[in-house]
Amino acid sequence: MSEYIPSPTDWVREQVEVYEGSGGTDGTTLRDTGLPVIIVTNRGNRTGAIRKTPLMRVKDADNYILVGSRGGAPTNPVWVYNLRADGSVQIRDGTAVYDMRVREVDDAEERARLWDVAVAAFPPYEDYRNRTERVIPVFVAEPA
Ligand code: F42
Repeated sequence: MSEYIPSPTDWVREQVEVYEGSGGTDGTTLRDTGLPVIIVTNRGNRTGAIRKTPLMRVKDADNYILVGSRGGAPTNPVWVYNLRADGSVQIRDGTAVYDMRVREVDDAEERARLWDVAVAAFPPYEDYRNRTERVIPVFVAEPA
């Protein structure tokens, strides 16, 4: 079992602690928005360590859509590179935990459809897209 390295960002690390520590009954929304969050567990592509990243819960049938928005910051979140290197993840959605396989969405049509699904779940994604020059990475997590 590899070492778990918590996020260096206080509020993110704290959300993971409360969410996982409660078994998925507490800390499951983004601050006071009431909008649901999932926890993605994967490996770091350099350290091989276990990483845990809260993301907004965007569902498309049985799949989860992962959006690398990072609030519209100019650079991609690091987890994007981890998932490109190794697409094997666990997703915690409340009290349920699933083994899933992640792939990045390149096809323009698929991306456009999934982007709309993501914005319907979390409208600020559209502001984040307008705020940044980069193309925000979108991944699909499918049951492994
Ligand atoms: N971020 C999003 O991009 N989209 C969301 O929908 C989203 C929702 C959300 C909801 C709740 C919440 O608490 C946070 C939310 N976030 C969302 C923020 C998200 O959880 C991440 O904090 C954010 O996307 C930044 O991700 P990051 O991977 O860049 O995190 C940084 C702060 C980080 O952990 N950096 C580590 C560090 O030590 O600096 C690096 C970790 C790492 O993976 N290292 C790799 C390794 O091998 O271990 C090496 C990677 C490399 O290539 O160097």
